[in-house]
Amino acid sequence: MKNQHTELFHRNKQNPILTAENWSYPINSVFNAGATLLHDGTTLLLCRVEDRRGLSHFCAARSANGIDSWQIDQQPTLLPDPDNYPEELWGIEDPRITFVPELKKYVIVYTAYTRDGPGVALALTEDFRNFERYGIILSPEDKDAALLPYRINGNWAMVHRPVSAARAHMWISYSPDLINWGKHVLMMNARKGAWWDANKIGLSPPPIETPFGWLVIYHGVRQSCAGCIYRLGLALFDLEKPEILIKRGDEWIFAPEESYEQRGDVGNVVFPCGYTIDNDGDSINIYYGAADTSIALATSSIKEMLRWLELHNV
Ligand code: M1P
Repeated sequence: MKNQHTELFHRNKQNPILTAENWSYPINSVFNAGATLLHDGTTLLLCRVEDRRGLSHFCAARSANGIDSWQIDQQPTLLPDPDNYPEELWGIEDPRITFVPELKKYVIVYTAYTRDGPGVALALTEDFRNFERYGIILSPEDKDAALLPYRINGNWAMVHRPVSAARAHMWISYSPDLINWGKHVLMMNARKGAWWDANKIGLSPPPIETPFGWLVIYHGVRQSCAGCIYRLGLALFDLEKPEILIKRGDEWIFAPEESYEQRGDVGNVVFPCGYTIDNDGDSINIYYGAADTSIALATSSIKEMLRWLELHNV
């Protein structure tokens, strides 16, 4: 019998759209890319590239249609800089990009792999060629972070995922200057027991602004004796007070089902860090890491995701 559930995400037929073979220098894998549309309509992916030592850096790939004919930087675009930023000792990972109109700059929030685990770091850029690094802004263990595009009541707002004991929940924090972060509030907790998103969740791409609230795609990690499964779910948060959860879906909406998602360096992982939205304001292109090995693309509709949440709110 066919599994009758709503397909919200539609995989591109060319998946995976970027693999290590597309790179002009030797690498191990490419995955978990931040995404944005540049002012001329070009899609830019800031790809997490893992080298053949196991350490990650970022490399930019640009495409006119966001699907193929990628122009990939011939050399790393942003390398870890442990001499000046010691917290980047073991690499930089999982960038999330937010264009901030007030600054007229892209803010990249990423994971710095420190001696004591992952922390949250931030850099600014206008062109993805020159970067202004702020260094680490939240100490380990913390990751899965993204900035909201404008201030809320005078302060910048950032979603992130600290780890405490065996459980990891999504939090939001506020800052007057992008450097000093406080007013930490729990945004959404991991569920317990047998749920698909029990014990460990995290923000996937940056929150999507809609008239009804911030639409959040998040990952839930199911741990079992056979290993982990990374699946995606949906939640909606208040526009003016983003720590207030309005709706949360019950079922996952996307899971590793294709071979390139189930097999790789870390199998059974779908992990989006970025999206672009088409001119209609509704069609969304979600770029996700597949099995920590390649980059794949799925399309969806913001309206359909909101409709699904109405039906699946718990
Ligand atoms: O291997 C799967 C993912 O594991 C980590 O994600 P999280 O800490 O949210 O569980 C990250 O290392 C991520 O890069 C990786 O894709």
